[in-house]
Parts: sequence; C-alpha cells; structure tokens
Amino acid sequence: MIRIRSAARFASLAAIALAGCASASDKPMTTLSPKSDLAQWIYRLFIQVTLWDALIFAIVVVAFILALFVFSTRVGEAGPASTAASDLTLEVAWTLGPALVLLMISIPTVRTIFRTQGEHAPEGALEIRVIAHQWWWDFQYPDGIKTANELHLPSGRSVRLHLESDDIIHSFWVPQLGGKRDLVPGQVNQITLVANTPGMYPGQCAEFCGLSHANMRFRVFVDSPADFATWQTSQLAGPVSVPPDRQLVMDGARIFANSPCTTCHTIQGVSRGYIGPELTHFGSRSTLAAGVLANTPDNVAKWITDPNEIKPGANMPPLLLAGPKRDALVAYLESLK
Ligand code: HEC
Ligand SMILES: [Cu+2]
Repeated sequence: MIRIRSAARFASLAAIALAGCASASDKPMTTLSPKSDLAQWIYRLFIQVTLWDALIFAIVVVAFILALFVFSTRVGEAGPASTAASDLTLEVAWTLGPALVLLMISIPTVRTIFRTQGEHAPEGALEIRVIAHQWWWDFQYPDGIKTANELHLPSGRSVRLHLESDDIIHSFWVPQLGGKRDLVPGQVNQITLVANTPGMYPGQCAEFCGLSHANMRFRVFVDSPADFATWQTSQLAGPVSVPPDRQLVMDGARIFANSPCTTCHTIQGVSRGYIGPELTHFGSRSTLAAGVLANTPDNVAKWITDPNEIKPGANMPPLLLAGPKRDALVAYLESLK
C-alpha cells in the first residue's frame, strides 16, 4: 500500500517536472530559447551559474552522505576529537573555497551586467522610443511611424530601445529576446539588441503597475529585412482612404470624426489625441488592448462598448455605443490597414 502511494507520488512529481521540458513553441515565455545576442548573453550566464551551483550541490550532498554513513559514531562509542580550532589548513581551505566559487560566479555576472547596459549602440542602429502607459505600450520610430502594443524589428540589425514611462514604473520583458529592464518616469533606460530569428515573440510588463498589470502584454514581430521594409512602407503610407462604395465604413469614419474618440486617439488626417494608442493603422494589428484580445470585429465591438468589462481599470471610458452606429465604427477601425 505504502509502496503504491509513494510510486503515485513520484509519478506526479515527475509529471510536474517534465511539464517544464516543453519546446519553445509551446512555451513562448521561456528564457531558455534565446533569439537575440542580448538574450544569448543572459542565457550563457544562467548556464554558467547553474553549473557552479550544481557542483556545490554535489559536494554538499556527498559530504552529507559521508557524514551520515561513514564518519558517524554508534551509540556508546566516543565522539571524535574537535579539530576546528586547531587545524589552520582546514580553516584556510573552507574560507578560500567558497570565496573562490563566489569569484567564479561574480566575474561573469558583473561582465554581463556591463555588457547588457545597452548604452552604446553601433553606428546605424535603429533607435525606437518605447513609452509605457497604464496599461499599454507606445512605440515610436525615427521616421515618424507610431504604433501600439506590437513592435516590429528587422532581424540581423542592431536596435536600441529608449525606455520611458508616462506614469509609474513598468518593466520591458520579452523572454526570448531579453530584458527585463524598468521604464522609470523621468529617466530613459536602454536596451540594445540584435534579434536573429524572424518570428513573433510575446512580451509582458514585468513590474507590478496596478489593476491591469497582468493585461499589459505586447508582441514583438522580428521580420526579415525585406518584410520589415514592406511593413515600414505600409505604416508610412498614412491612413487608408475610405472606399466610397462601402457605405458602412464611410458612416464609421464620419461617426469617429465627430465623436469623443478624437480627443484621445490619433488617426492621421482625422484626429490628434494622444491619451490612447495610435489608430492610424489599427486594422493591421493582430491584437487589441495590449495583447488581451485578438483583433476581430466582434472583439472591437465589445471593447468600444465597455473597455472595463474586458480590462479592469482601462483608461478608456465606456461609450455605450450600440446597434448600427457601433457596427459602422467597427467596420471603419478594421478598414485602417
Ligand atoms: C479618455 C480617452 C479615450 C477615449 C475618449 C477613447 N479611448 Fe480608446 N483607448 C484609450 C486608452 C487609454 C486605450 C488603451 C487601453 C488599454 O489597452 O489599456 C484605448 C484603446 C483603444 C483601442 C485599442 C487599441 C489597441 O491597439 O490596443 C481602440 C480600438 C480604441 N481605443 C477605440 C476607441 C474608440 C472607437 C473610441 C470612441 C468611441 C475611443 N477609443 C475613445 C483612451 C480613450
Ligand atoms: Cu506595467
């Protein structure tokens, strides 16, 4: 009976341990699958420190087993004489040993800290401003592109992110590309990296920042240089003009232009709000509300009806639009490719 129970216990522990072994595609928030030089440096340090830790663990376990089974005294036997106070070699050895191990861990750690500061980007690096807000991300490129919650980077090119905050402290973290680095009000921190593998990498604010902290997600798309150029061209192209044959979209454009939406959102040529995300190319994004929902007409309709229903605390008021007006607005927003 006891044997069955302990076997079951072992099996469940093993299952929990093995669950950590999924591949990076099933576990996108892993730091063990580095896809940039920065993430690679941090990963290498982690492996080094883990190996030192494993060595120390092994030594302690061996000493423990020896003490238990080899150097123990039986009941009735006299205990060993104390040597600690008198054995100078032993004293020196167990002071120097740990000091050496700490040195072996601290040298690569301090080197990696300096190496990952991100202050010095090579000539020709792409410089991007990242501004954190409760609870979404603003990305601004030097050529005037502004987007939200979805950052596009070219693979193989050095990128320097200038991290700022509009309100309180947040933290930029894309496990497969690097971080975490805080975004502190009144200060500009930096991350410099070269992403090496095209793909989509999820990110998450990693500093508790209030009610919707867990809903402050984002995505980084690492594009091949050609795909990045295509994306840049389409973002720079200004807002999509409304096709006159699509009455619903035309109606939506009119409703938007005459609504309170314009006080908070920018659509180039239409409005100049800056409290909420840029919407000029909203239809080209795959998610909305900082990665909380897929960008589908149904979800956009839900969002503009009552943002707080979806994202507690969201700084967008419920506009309680319904029926045909709401459908037109959704059709217009989704047309903004
Ligand atoms: C008081 C300012 C304010 C007003 C008014 C406002 N919004 Fe927003 N909006 C925001 C903020 C702030 C966010 C970001 C919320 C978040 O993700 O936490 C947002 C997010 C959005 C998003 C999601 C964008 C993205 O990429 O994630 C859409 C779409 C949107 N608003 C549409 C509208 C429409 C349409 C209206 C008018 C009916 C409107 N908003 C009115 C502030 C506002
Ligand atoms: Cu945050």
